[in-house]
Amino acid sequence: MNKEILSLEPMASFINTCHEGWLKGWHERNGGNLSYRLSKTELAPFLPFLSLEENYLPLNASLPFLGEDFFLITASGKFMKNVSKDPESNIGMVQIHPDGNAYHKVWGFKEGAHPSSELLSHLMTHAVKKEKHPENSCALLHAHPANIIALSFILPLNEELITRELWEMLSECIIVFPEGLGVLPWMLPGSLELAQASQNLMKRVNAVLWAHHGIFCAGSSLDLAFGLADTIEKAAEILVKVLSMGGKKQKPSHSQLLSLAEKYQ
Ligand code: 2HA
Ligand code: ZN
Repeated sequence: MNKEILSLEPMASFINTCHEGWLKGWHERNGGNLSYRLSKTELAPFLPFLSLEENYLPLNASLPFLGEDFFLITASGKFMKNVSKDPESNIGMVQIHPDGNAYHKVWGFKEGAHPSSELLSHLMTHAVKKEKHPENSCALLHAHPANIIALSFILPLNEELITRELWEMLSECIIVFPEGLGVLPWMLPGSLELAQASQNLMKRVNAVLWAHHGIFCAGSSLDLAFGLADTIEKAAEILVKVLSMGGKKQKPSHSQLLSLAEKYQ
């Protein structure tokens, strides 16, 4: 295995993002997954390292809009903790069939590993993000941060209510996710139903709470997707503390939040 590929961007940042998420405590065992759609310019230096034989596996969806696109994605059942030690075994690159109904592995996934169990959620959301910004690359992070998950047992599963609670906790929030946080009830992990519901919300927002499970965050870079998850989880941690201390005694007013939104557009 040629190690040179590991130092190319965005590969090096992808591996680092997996490790940072592990250090955050977001990825117990094989929890969570990360994917990244490479732009044409990013892909070029990778081509000499890829094995492009046509060994396609079916996708349980039709995504012709992603035809021929390349994705980095974590492997199913593998641990984020181990990605930086042995990238080829724990992540890989796939290319989508021109028809959009199959994919093949072009790098990594050593010893028969497969892409993440949430492959469909990732690809279906990549399709709507690509539709909005075809020239950009896109990162999607699914993580299991404890505080936002804890809140999904306490707060009503209402998008406006949860968004507002988080906006109040940390002034960054309204700037980082002005579209709000999408909210889904518990759905079977890895299911087509969860993938479709997430795709639908991701047309409008960049982060979705999967109640009693985790969050799913999008960004045009790995840093932006990670930073979004980090901001949401930080606000959630403050809210958990506030609730544990007996609840709010004061908070920013509606007009103060509005002035923040206006100043930062
Ligand atoms: O990768 O987190 O949602 C395991 C999961 C599934
Ligand atoms: Zn999960």
